[in-house]
Amino acid sequence: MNKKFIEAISNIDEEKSKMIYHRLIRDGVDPNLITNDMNIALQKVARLYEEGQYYIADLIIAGDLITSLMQEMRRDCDMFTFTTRDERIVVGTVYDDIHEVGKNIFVSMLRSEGLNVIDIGADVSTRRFIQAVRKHKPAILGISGILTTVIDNIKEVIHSIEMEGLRKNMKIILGGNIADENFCRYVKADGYSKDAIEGVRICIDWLEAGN
Ligand code: B12
Repeated sequence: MNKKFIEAISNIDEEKSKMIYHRLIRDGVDPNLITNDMNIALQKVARLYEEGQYYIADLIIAGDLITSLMQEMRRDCDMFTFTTRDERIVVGTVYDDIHEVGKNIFVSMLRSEGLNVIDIGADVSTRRFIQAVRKHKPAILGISGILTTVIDNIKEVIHSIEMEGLRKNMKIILGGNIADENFCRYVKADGYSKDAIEGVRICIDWLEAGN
């Protein structure tokens, strides 16, 4: 854990965050550790927001800062572009929900395991989910949802995928703040996790079991 890096991000100090990030990359620090620090920093930002010390604008800037650090990390680290498995995983945040930092962390962690991920972004409509599944024929579809108001949107996406006959040979994993056992059963997903690391482990288990 790099406290200075976490502090720079949670203080939303872009210049310092980037400077420390480049030093970490130069020193060969494991990108998963860097990603984990970004996760911790964002939790701190979220806490400051909930305590009334940060405003929505601060959240947006912090979210953009982390997204841009992750984009740089993808360019800097071969391990994020080197895939070791053929199966594809499509990941997106459901429509009416623009939260994407957690989803981006999950995507980066999957890629760092050599998995072949197609990130279809945030606020993704049912139609776009269907198009992506039809086009990429993924072994796994990951759906992220943070707002409690999008539970029925996720249910609709999964139901529509099933109606289109695209559910066969594909597992669906839910993630984000709202993912839990009841929600998973309600929307008829195969699994869920509130934690990117556990989510990656579930995906790898599914792929290794050949599902
Ligand atoms: C940052 C943030 C924002 C940013 C988002 C920036 C961005 N580009 O993503 C901005 C400012 C845009 C925003 C907007 C809004 N937000 Co907001 N936001 C947050 C905040 C502070 C942090 C969310 C976050 O990024 N967490 C950090 C990440 C790392 O955690 P995570 O998303 O859970 O992801 C982890 C896991 O869930 C997992 N994961 C994520 N996706 C997936 C997918 C799969 C498949 C798997 C397996 C795992 C996985 O991996 C991650 C790492 O472990 C939370 C408060 C909080 N404490 O969570 C509120 C919060 C989520 N927001 C909230 C609200 C209400 C809103 C707004 C409606 C506010 C408004 N009035 O306009 C809008 C929503 C607009 C919309 N239509 O989506 C509420 C939601 C309440 C609720 N019950 O639904 C919260 C809880 C704040 C609060 N306490 O009121 N928000």
